Amino acid sequence: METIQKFKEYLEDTKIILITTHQQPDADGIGSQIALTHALQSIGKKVVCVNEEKLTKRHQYLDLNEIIIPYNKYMRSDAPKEFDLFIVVDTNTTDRIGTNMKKLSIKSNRILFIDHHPCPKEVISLHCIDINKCATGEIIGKLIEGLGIAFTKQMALPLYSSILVDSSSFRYPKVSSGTHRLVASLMETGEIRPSWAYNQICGTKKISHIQLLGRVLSTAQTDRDGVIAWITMSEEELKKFKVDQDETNAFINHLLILDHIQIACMFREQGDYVKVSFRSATNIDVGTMAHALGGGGHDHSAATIIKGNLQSVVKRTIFQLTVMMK
Ligand SMILES: [Mn+2]
Repeated sequence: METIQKFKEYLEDTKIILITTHQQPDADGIGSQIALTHALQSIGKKVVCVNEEKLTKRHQYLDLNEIIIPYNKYMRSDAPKEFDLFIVVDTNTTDRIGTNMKKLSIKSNRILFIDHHPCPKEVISLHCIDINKCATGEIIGKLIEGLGIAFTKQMALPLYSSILVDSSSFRYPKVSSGTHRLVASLMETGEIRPSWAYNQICGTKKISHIQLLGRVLSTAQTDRDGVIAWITMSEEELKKFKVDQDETNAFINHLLILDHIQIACMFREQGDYVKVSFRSATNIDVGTMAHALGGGGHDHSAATIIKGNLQSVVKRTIFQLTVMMK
């Protein structure tokens, strides 16, 4: 069944809807929640938007009207506690939405995942999942259009930010003409200022961030053929520059401008473990590779966590990637 058709089936006979997303949400999860809330409210649904935790400071610009309520505040409010439909965006398992939210999901008659992460085809057939979309925000945009609802200013920045962040500023292979058409419709609301929107996500760094980036980039190496490139970061360096680990997630993208690059890797020390991130610069599916190494993700962007020290994990992983690429 087509995604929009399926969505309409799920909406049938529903009055009260809850929308949530995964823990430590990014702009894709948050933007999708906010835009979908506005859209469903405009067709007369009672919608509550609840997350396990409150939004981090850096994401608050997306939710100036405080549509997303943290679980604790929600429980103290008089908002409905039972629902006809429980929607989870940007993940396809209730294991990632937080313990309290997971318990809450049991109280709903129906549960629907709207997502773009790879999962078994049975899950795809039951939910609104399209793994060919670069962002959940893109799926939400299509669903809103499919319901015949016009984009409003309130939906524009959240959806634009969803797509901007998950496509890594329109550079991933899943960006399509459809993505750009959707972005054009969002811009026609008059609400989007691209440089401002970009800077809210990527342009808020401190000088220590640039200094750490410089240090980490100076560790860059490639294999003999120059098709695999990697950088490493020790915990000590992270502490020295007082930068949060998740602020360093995008460091890896700098490797993608290398000539001949096929796979970029970043190794970050975390206690007795090393977090390994992968990016594909071609059609090589790093999601499957990460899965083989105990992790998972998209085909162009994936990660895993491996026990061991930085040096040995780098050596082992680069060898394993080389074998998998042959
Ligand atoms: Mn996403």
